[in-house]
Amino acid sequence: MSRDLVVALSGGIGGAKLALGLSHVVAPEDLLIVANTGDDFEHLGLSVSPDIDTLTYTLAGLDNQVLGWGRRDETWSFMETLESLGGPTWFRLGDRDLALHVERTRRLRGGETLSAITADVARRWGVGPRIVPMSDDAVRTRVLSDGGWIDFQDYFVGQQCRPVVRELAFAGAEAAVAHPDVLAALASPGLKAVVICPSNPFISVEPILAVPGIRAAIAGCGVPVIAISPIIGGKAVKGPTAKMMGELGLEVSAAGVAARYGSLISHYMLDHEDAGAVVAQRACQAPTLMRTLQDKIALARAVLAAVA
Ligand code: FO1
Repeated sequence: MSRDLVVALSGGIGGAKLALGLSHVVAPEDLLIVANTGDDFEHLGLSVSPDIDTLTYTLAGLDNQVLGWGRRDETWSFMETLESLGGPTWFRLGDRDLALHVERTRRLRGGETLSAITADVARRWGVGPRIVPMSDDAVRTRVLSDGGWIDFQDYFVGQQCRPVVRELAFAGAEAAVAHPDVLAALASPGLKAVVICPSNPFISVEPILAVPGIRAAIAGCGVPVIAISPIIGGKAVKGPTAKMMGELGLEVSAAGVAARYGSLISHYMLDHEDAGAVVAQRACQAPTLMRTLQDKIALARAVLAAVA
C-alpha cells in the first residue's frame, strides 16, 4: 500500500493556515485534520466550536482574513440588536456565523455527534479534506490565573489574554473518547506523516494530546512526526504563545517549543531566523511566516519534503 495519508493536528489561526497549504498539496482523501475542541464553549445557549469553524471556513474559502476568525462578508445586525437589549456582546457573532452555531446546536440537541455535523458542514461547503474533532466528547481548556480558574474564551476573548497563566487544565479530557477516525488514521499502513501545525502548543495542541490514546498513537505510529515552530525569532506569530511560555516558566523560543514536544516529534521545522536553534529532533528550515496562499503552500511542501 502506498503511504500517502497525512494527519495534521491543528488549532487556532496558524494551524488553519498550514492546513490550507496542505490541502493544496495533499489529495483530499489523504489529508485528515484533527481539530482541537478545547476552545469550545456554550454561549447564549449555543454550542460554539471556534477551532473547527476556523478550519472549516479557511478550507472553504469563507474565512475572515482580517479578524482571523468567523466569516468574511459578515454583517452584524444580530450583535447590534443584542446590544440594544443589553445582552453580552464580548464574544462577537456575525449574522452568517450565527447560523452555523444555531444549526450545530439544533443538530447536537437532536442527538447527532459533533464530528458528523462537522463532516456534513464541510461537505456542504465544498471542503475536501476530513476535519475531525479530537473527540465527540466535551473537552474544555481552563486557565488557572491569580483570580482562580477561568474558561478559555473568557481568558482569550473576555480578558484578552491579560491574566497570568499559572496552569492549564483540559476538563473532561480523561473521560473523553478519542475519535475513532483519528486513531484509525494514526494506525493506518497508509500513513505517511503526522504534522503538528504551527499552533499554540499549550492551548491548541496539548488538548488534543490530552485525549486518552492520541499521544500514544502518535508516539507509536512509526512514521515521521514533524512540528512547525509557532515562534519566530523569539516572538509568537500571533496570539498569547510567547506570553504563556514565559508565564509557565518555559524558554520563549523555537527551541523551547521543540523541548516541550520532546520525543513525540522526530522532526522540527524552524524559520530561517531561528536557524541556530539547538533542538533534540532533526531540524529543518523554511520560511514559516504565512501571509499569502503561496506562503502556505510553500511551507506545506517544505514540511512534506522534510519528512519524505
Ligand atoms: N476571538 C476574539 O478575539 N474576539 C471575538 O469576538 C471572537 C468571536 C468568535 C466567534 C466565533 C468563532 O468561531 C471564533 C471567535 N473568536 C473570537 C476566536 C476564538 O476566540 C478562538 O478560540 C481563537 O481563534 C483561538 O482559537
